[in-house]
Amino acid sequence: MKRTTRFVGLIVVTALLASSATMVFAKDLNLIEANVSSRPAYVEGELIVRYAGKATIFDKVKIREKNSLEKIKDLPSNMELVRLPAGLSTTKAKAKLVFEANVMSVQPNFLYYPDDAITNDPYVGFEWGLDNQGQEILGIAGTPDIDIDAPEAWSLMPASPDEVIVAVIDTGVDISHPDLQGSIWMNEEEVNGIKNFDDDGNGYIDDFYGWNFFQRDNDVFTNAKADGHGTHVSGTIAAQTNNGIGVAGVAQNVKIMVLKFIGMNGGTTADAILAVKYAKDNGADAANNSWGGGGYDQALKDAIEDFGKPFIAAAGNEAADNDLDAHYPSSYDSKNIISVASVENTGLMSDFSNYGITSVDVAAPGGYIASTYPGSSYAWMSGTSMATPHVSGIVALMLGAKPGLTTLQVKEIVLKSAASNKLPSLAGKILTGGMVNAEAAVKAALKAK
Ligand SMILES: [Ca+2]
Ligand SMILES: [Ca+2]
Ligand SMILES: [Ca+2]
Ligand SMILES: [Ca+2]
Repeated sequence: MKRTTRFVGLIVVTALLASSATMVFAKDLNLIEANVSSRPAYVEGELIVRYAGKATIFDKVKIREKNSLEKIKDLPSNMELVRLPAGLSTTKAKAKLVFEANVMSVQPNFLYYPDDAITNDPYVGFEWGLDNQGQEILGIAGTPDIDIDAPEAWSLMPASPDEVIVAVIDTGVDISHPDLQGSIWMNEEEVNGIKNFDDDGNGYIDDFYGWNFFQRDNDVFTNAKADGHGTHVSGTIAAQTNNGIGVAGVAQNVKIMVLKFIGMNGGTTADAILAVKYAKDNGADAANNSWGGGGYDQALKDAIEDFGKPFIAAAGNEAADNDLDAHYPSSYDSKNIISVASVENTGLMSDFSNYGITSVDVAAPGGYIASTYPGSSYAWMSGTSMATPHVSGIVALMLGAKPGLTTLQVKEIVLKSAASNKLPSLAGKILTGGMVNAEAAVKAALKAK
């Protein structure tokens, strides 16, 4: 057993990169979008012509013949829908026809589409985990409704939900990413305080957005290579929704506290404990933990239990049974841990996902997840690392809707939402046999006493 801690997503990414698969960067994401969803604004080769009131049938025929137009149908108010000769573009024909004496106006035959976009974030259609309508993801057709029902959950949320702080205990996070910068927790006392001074007396000087336990400073972003993982995880929880760019996070009432303890070669027990303690001391409502490794670590287990808030942890990516070969921290029997396996957009359990009928609680979307990546970009990543933040996002929605929920209530509701959303691929594999559901969770949270 290795003693250092590894992240759970990067293992898959690294392994699959060798066979040139899992990660596709923003450039490619753009290409896919252009292919899939560039919908034309009007019917090419057709125009709607409005004739002058004084125009006779003869005048109209003359105009059509002169311009090689073919009438498709009459429309009210002296208008006609016409077909243009092959090779003449709609724009060119329009420019020409407006000069005809008996033509009042010319306009394209516009196309209208159902308003089915759940938000105005252009990549939201890639986020099958939020709303799966069977759309293809990197060439793989999805199974409709294999998702967490995020739009349905959002429609249940109160107008001004409570702000929820989720500690992302991970690598660093690109806090200047345009889709994330509005979702980063700020330590007000330090932000408005004195430089080089520990204003809030928490033992950390100028800890504006969290802390970098790995490098022992307040700089929570080093570079893309070091901090891509935490940036991707954070976007799934908290990317700005309806801001016209990129992706949508699961929760909108959430701020990310950045607690970096993993470097290029992993992180240590000592730093993980300090990160968990920081989360506790500085008001985090939940913690996302897309990492694992090591052996049975009593010191870490104690810190997690002392934190007491929901501690959402990835089940791991070894395609192994955690009941036989435990994966920490997800395998601890601590009451505040929710351990998460991964599901694909087809409804199958991801082939890399760990499982365990007693030690893995729920599943969540984790195959080909589109989210934020450093440098204002976006990337696909796969792993139980990506499934875990879907659950953290749901927990944030629940606490935003019902701030007084206890940790045990949160866990019970999350597990129930999965138990009532069973998938054949998870039967006999994980405790609940199902995938988490945001709609059911928020509904239950609102009803809880
Ligand atoms: Ca759905
Ligand atoms: Ca401080
Ligand atoms: Ca300060
Ligand atoms: Ca966005």
